[in-house]
Amino acid sequence: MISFIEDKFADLRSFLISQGVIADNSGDGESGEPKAVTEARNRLKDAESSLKSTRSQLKDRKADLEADYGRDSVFRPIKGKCVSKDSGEYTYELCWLEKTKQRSKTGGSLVGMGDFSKFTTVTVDELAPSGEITQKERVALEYDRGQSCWNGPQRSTKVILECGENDAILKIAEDEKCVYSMHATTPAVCETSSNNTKAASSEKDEL
Ligand code: MAN
Repeated sequence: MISFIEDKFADLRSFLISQGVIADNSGDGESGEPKAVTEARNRLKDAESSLKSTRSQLKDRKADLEADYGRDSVFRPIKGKCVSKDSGEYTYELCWLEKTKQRSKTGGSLVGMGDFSKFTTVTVDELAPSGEITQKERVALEYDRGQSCWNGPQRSTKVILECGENDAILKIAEDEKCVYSMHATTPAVCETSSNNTKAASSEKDEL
């Protein structure tokens, strides 16, 4: 008798489900939440996480596009490439538009001499072929917020550039305690001096 009633109920249920009167929750999870709702919730979670990662990519790409890579973006292809040179007790490393570093030749850890912050210009004295001393504007790269100096500032480096066939560090000096300057060559600045000046003033501002 009981099983007869149960069968009838089951038939009635199937009929109501087939007519769309009640929901088919036979596959529902333990929480009692209808399966369709769980699935919809998971789809929402997936969509939210993919939106989050797309937003973060968009932010990175916008920042990259707005970043200053110098006149005509000449530093874009060499960003992150490094050159090094031994000087005194240290080996120095210059990584274009990223970091400058110092390592003691007697071991010890790498010391950060600054993170790239901006292009600038410096005026240098140059001996002209005529024997006259002339002033030239040079593109320079500023690196700051490096490793803190004991009882001193955070290390910083100014890299003064001149046109050369290869990327190379010519010389390094510690002008004041933990304030460094490097002279380096790169084909990236091989232009007329008026163009070089333009590189540092950043075309971004002119657009
Ligand atoms: C290290 C180097 C030097 C610097 C001193 C300061 O030895 O980074 O260039 O002058 O620390 O304590």
